[in-house]
Amino acid sequence: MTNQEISKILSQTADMLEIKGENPFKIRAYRNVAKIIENSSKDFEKLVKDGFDLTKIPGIGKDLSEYIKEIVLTKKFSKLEELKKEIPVGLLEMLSIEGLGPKRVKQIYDAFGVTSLEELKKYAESGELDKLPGFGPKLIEKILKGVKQLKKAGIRFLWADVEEIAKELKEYLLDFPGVEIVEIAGSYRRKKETVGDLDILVIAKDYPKVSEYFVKFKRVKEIYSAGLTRSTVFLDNGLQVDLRAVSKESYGATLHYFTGSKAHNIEIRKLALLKGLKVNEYGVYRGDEKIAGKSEEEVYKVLGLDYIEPELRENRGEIEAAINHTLPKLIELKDLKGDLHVHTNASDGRDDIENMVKRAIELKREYIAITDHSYSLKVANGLDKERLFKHLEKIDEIQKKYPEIKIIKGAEVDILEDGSLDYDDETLEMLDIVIGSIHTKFSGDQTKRILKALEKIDILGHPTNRIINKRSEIEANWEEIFYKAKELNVVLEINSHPKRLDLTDILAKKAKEIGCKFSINSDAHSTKALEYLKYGVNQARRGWLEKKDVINALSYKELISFFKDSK
Ligand code: DGT
Ligand code: CA
Ligand code: CA
Ligand code: ZN
Repeated sequence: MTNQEISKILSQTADMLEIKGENPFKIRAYRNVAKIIENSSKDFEKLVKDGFDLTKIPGIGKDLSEYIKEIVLTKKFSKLEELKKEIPVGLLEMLSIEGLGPKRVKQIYDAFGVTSLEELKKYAESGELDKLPGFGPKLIEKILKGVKQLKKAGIRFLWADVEEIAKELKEYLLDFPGVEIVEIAGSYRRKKETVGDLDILVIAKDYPKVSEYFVKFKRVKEIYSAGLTRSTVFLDNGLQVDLRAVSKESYGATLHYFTGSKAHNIEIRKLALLKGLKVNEYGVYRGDEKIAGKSEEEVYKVLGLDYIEPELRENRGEIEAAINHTLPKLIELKDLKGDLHVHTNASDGRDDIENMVKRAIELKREYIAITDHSYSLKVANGLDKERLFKHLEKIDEIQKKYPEIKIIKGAEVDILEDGSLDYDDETLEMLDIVIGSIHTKFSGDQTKRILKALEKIDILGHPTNRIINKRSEIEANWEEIFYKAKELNVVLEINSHPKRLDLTDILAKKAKEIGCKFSINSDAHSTKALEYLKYGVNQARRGWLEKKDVINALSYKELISFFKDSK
């Protein structure tokens, strides 16, 4: 760790303390030490590792010397991580706007309660911001420019939020005469949980005409450029869309290039070079001779690789697996036979048991687990023992009415701060399936908390608790948790809610390698959300999961014996 890195962590912490309105002396101490370290000719990492007493350096007190040690030894600063969880992301984003330091961000927040770039823009445009002391027209202009740049660079859209518009755009383009193929490449095709922009490829007779038509799409708000082979627009929701003309002869190579990821592409090129070949967005070449490019399959084939699904193209071992013919056969939506995590209006869902069940039948599901919240989750109207009892009786009644589906009686039981569960053992006994999830208190030793809970649950719900663009993953030793889950036969959830998608792709892959099983659940709070399973499948595929890894790809009979064997 360089002095600069250490210093940056400390001054970031100071910024956040300032936004929070903490003691100015404390904040100044952080800033001073950040400056001392940045300007020092000594290597602080080395000082710490040599056991040098940092308080001997003028300006560094006892607390800060401990903090520096923590930063150097763990490459992290727990205080900063905590602050990041407390302070709205929007405020942190504002800090990166030129002209807005912590003082001004705090001023804006205190005066208007602004927590997002969108709101900041509104207040700047309406003239409200001018009223704050020190906010002149020059600064306002800077802020507006900064918001625009940040939105272009920073904001990533949930995959699920662009799905509709992506489909619409594709159909719109296909409607134009002479357009043969439209394909959306990039992170969208890789089904990444968030996308920065859409990269659309089009094969058409007369590209300039298509481009003219493209920029007239009803949701285009700003035309950034419209060239002979490439056009870029911004839609009314701020999403950037790039359109590119592609020739039929090089379609496969171009699609491969623009699907990415960049890291995958770079590895592919390295591999090609080793084989004396060259890959670019037009094809694969041996010397001047083009030997592939029409289809992606062809591109992979001449490189000696099995076809790699877009979801795997992240340079996480897929190329090696393609060489060795050990790529996974990825799970598909049609493999799923049921859903094991669903809420009703008995707790915080919108629809009643019967409607959820009816919708599940329409969706051709073989089984559904009704898993409402447990008692202590008051905000979610969690069920106490008495209400739970009546609720389970109700489920029995509805089961009689709908024999075509199997209803599993469950609950999403809150994992309390000490790792114990929110229902006593006797209550748990009444349930066929117990999902354990954390919903509050994200600091403290999460590893210990989860390890303890694993003893009593069937499924660990939304394991990391992240909310995309809002809340980061809890910190825990996942490897240890996965080993224990495997040992105890506790299934890990892939939560399909588009804002959760948790486990993440990377952790799912790791857990699979350890030998864990998964359940892809909707966590639906309405009949509509029962369809979220498709997003969970996307994420599961990015985590290399196959049908055999996923327990709700089992038939009802197999599922029951799975849980019986694991008890
Ligand atoms: P995004 O839009 O941030 O969600 O992520 P992508 O993957 O869609 O990235 P984007 O839109 O910047 O570019 C689309 C694809 O184009 C990317 O996945 C790979 C390819 N690409 C872009 N820049 C480079 C580059 O510098 N080198 C290579 N090898 N490929 C690139
Ligand atoms: Ca993109
Ligand atoms: Ca792009
Ligand atoms: Zn839930």
